[in-house]
Amino acid sequence: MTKGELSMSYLDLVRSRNPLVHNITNWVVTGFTANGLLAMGASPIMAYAHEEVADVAKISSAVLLNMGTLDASVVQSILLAGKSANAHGVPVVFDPVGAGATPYRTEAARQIVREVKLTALRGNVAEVANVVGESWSIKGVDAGAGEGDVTALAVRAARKLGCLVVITGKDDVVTDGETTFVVSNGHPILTQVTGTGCLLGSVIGAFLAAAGEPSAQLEAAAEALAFYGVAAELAYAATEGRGPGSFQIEFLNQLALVTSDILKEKAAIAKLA
Ligand code: ATP
Ligand code: TZP
Ligand code: MG
Ligand code: MG
Repeated sequence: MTKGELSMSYLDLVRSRNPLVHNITNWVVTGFTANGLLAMGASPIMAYAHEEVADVAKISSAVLLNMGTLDASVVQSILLAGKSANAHGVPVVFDPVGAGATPYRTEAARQIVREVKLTALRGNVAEVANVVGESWSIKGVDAGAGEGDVTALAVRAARKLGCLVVITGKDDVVTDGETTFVVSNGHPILTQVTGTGCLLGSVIGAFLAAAGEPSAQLEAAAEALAFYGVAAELAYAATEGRGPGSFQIEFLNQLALVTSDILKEKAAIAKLA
């Protein structure tokens, strides 16, 4: 399936509803994440204090939990915010950055998925495999080379966790365990800018907030992936030859400039049979 087979309207809903996205993220990507959310039409808030994270999550439209620079305090912030979001019906996206790289990261990620009900898990293939107890090689926070059926892994993970699972890479896979979309937008230069995976989790959160109904969340997540990839394609085209620094700035511009009409034209989304 390409173009048009999804309703492709969630981007407009994000921009009209301007959802507040509560981010507990890592200190590498905090500014990039806030600017990316603002550019696309959402509102970011970063809040970590144990004394307030439950209250911030409660008033937010989506919560993004990212353990990229974890320590015991961050893990506690994540658990408090995640449980509050669960109690108040706020969608939760979890990015298990580096799961599998160290025993501490792997165990923290597994504790988080045991104690917080996720709406979506978003990671590279190695991270998702390690969260659900499968092995996949990983080098630091980047996906290692590995062999395996990424789509089948995503489906197993979605069924095990009872949530959407998004595995990103050259192609992105999103599934609820029954229906699966593969999104092939994007550009390899995204791998040369740190935080592009992390920001994507927050962007998915904004789309999930716009979707509202659980029945719309899978399509909204697929549209988020296409939107992000199309913004990257256009940013690369506008900065070709100038390198990742120029690309990063233009990518923020394109998150603001891509319209739902452009997205309908350029989205490359396939529904697997
Ligand atoms: P990793 O640490 O393994 O790079 P990540 O958390 O940064 O993982 P990515 O898998 O890099 O997340 O995904 C971030 C964005 O980059 C997604 O939109 C994805 O589609 C895109 N992307 C990653 N690799 C490629 C590629 N080779 N070609 C096109 N797009 C890519
Ligand atoms: N180290 C800890 S978190 C982080 C690094 C480099 C950022 C990872 O960002 P992404 O989006 O996974 O590339
Ligand atoms: Mg990457
Ligand atoms: Mg990442």
